[in-house]
Amino acid sequence: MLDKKDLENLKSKAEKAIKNAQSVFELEKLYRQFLGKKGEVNQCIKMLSKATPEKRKEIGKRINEIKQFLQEILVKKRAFFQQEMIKKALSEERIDITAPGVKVERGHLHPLTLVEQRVEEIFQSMGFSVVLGPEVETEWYNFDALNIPKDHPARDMWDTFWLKGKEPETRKQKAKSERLLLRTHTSPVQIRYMEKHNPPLRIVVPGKCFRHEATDASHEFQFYQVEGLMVEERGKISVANFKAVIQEFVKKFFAGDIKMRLRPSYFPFTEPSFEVDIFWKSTKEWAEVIGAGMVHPKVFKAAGLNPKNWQGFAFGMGLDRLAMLKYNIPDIRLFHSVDLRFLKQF
Ligand code: YSA
Repeated sequence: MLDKKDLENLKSKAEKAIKNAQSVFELEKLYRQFLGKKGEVNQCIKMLSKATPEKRKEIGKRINEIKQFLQEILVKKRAFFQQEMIKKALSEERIDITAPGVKVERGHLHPLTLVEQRVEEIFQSMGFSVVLGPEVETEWYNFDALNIPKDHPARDMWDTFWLKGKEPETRKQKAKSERLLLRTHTSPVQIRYMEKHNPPLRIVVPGKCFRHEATDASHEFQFYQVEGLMVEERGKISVANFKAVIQEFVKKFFAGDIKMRLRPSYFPFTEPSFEVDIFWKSTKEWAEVIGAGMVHPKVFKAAGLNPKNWQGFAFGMGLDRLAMLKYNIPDIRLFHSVDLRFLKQF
């Protein structure tokens, strides 16, 4: 039968064990041993049922006192361990606020992206909207609709990456050739846009172009163009408007006095056609930067517009070449060289 002496023995055994505990883990083990559901204190409570009512009252009171006492010293010991852990962490993991910081490398935009953003900004200030088109194009949009039919010698101007795909089968597919290619210029977006939007209109189209050609300091097989298209009612727009827009662009883009010239040229989708050259001060040479002209009536027709009602100019500028002139970059291949010494300058 449980008596007072057993209780006092249990108290001093548990007290000693708790005081001597060396870690939080040991403490948790002792909690379960003495105060847990199946712990020794609870076992004593269960044994009370067999005692007489007087003894039950007397011993029951003492058990509760011992339980409370053990809980209190356990909580104190746990707090002690926590304090010790904090002290240890503070002494071992001290932060030296005088140590020099580690420099965080900041990313920045690629020079071609910077130039693209600036070009868009300038044209937007002149009322042009920015429009995008697909890089994988059909033969129809890249060539036929721009008045460059199959076997036309002008196709040689654009060495093309043709894509493997289904050859056109039906007469309709053959008539509107759906052979796929990587677009050689941004001009197909002129047609795509005019098919869906009624003039008057002003758009610029930045984007990647691809040509199957050998690379050199001013030619890449993958480069960027910005297409421009402005269409107004017939008689309300002329080459003079084109010249004024381009002059304004060049003035803002190069932020200064830059020599520019218009040279007669040939594109099947413009009549008359010209090229715009800019004088490169460092080499004392003219650099060809823009191809342009007045939109050919056949282009309007291909896009479903009546050339008797509409007139306009279009141009395609080489973004990489503009960037080369602006930042005095001698070789176009540097843009994709992934050379950090080059990229960090921008
Ligand atoms: C002409 C008349 C229009 O109504 C509209 C657009 C055009 C431009 C035409 N689509 C075109 O692509 N003309 S172009 O072959 O002379 O290229 C235009 C510009 O793209 C060039 O002046 C040059 O700056 C750039 N370019 C062409 N091939 C390149 C290149 N840049 C880098 N690498 C190449 N391989």
